Amino acid sequence: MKAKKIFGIVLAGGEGKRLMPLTEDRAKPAVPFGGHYRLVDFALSNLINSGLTQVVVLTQYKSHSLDRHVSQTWHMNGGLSNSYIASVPAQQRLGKRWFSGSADAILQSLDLIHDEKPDIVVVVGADHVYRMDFSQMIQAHIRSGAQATVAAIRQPIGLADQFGVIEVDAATPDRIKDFREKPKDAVGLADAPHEVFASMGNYVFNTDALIEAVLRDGERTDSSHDMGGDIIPDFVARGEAGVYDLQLNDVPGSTDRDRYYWRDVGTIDSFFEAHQDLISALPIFNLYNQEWPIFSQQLNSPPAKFVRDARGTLGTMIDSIVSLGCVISGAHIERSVLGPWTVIGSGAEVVDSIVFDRVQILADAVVHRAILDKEVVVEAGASIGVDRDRDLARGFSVTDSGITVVGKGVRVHP
Ligand code: ADQ
Repeated sequence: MKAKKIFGIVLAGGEGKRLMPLTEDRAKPAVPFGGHYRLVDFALSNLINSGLTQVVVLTQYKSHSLDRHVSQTWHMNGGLSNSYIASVPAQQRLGKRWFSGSADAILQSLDLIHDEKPDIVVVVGADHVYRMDFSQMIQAHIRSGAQATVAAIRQPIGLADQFGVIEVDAATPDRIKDFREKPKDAVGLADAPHEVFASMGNYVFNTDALIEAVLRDGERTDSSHDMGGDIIPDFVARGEAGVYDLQLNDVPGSTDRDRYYWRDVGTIDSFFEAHQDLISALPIFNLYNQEWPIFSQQLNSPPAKFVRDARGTLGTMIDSIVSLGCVISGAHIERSVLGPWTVIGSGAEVVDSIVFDRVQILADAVVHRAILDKEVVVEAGASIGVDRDRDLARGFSVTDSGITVVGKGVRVHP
């Protein structure tokens, strides 16, 4: 049988309002994660490791740093092989309007599909942390005869209103019987009443069926032109939608702890928790799996360095990730992730925190349960995450669970 030609589309145009202020001036897929990664790197690494060689990333909202990251990090040597990962900003090909939803993003990009004439199109979101071998999902899609297949994973029922919730019949477990986008009244699974079967926002389509569906949707005036809200329910209504359970996926090099790991990092709390999953001695998500690497920018930076400070104080660091270019002198770092080129001065304390690139935390400063965006400076003796009211009064956001977020470039005074 002739190998099927596969084309990948990464939906990367969402605003990510719930991640504010981290999405103040960058698209959500460009938000830094785990030191030197960006969120989009997880979807792209999965697609490349799965053998896809033609992938477009559809961007629109504040896409400058995302476009730059994709073009600098993910340039592939096309040439004769015609392999590429290209970021494609909204081009207003169908009139003077932006993408009104993720399905509209595909409708407005149909020329990219027509150019390549693939048999199958894989459409994925760009804001999840996970490993997945899409080639296994594609095989299951082809075997099932479905026109569209949705990847799914069990999630706590309390999160049902954040996801597309899938129902199947026990007799036909790979077919979707019902699909509801973000229902408020979801019912738990028969074998696990506290769980639902949630769409991961990753889909495999037969090309013709996808094209017909987005064209049909484009004609509708009552549609929000959303993949989860409109396109998938349309396939389900036609009896053409299948489901692929992530628990069938066997990613090379996975450990028992991270085999079915998948996190939606759409809120500050979930973003923070996903970082905690990286840093323990036995990480829940293992960045060190060399058989299924997560690729990112190659930093042209010196190694991280730890020194005793001028007073002779030795620093301590435990359960943390430190990126290239960091210099840490006589500080205490615990359960934290430090982005590239972070400088931490003597006597400073950084605990349960996430620090993006080029942050300076000066002598004797204290940072607890905080996320510091790029180029933040915490002046000597200043503190963050210690006094909630003071953090709010200084204009920082603080989540209900007590995580303080300091926006890009802010100077924190004592
Ligand atoms: P959401 O994540 O809420 O739910 P959405 O906001 O549409 O859905 O984002 C999905 C992906 O599409 C993201 O990567 C986003 O960046 C991108 N996107 C959104 N609007 C876009 C636009 N106008 N142009 C281009 N890209 C756009 C979805 C599904 C649910 C599923 C969850 C899983 O709708 O069914 O359960 O993902 O997290």
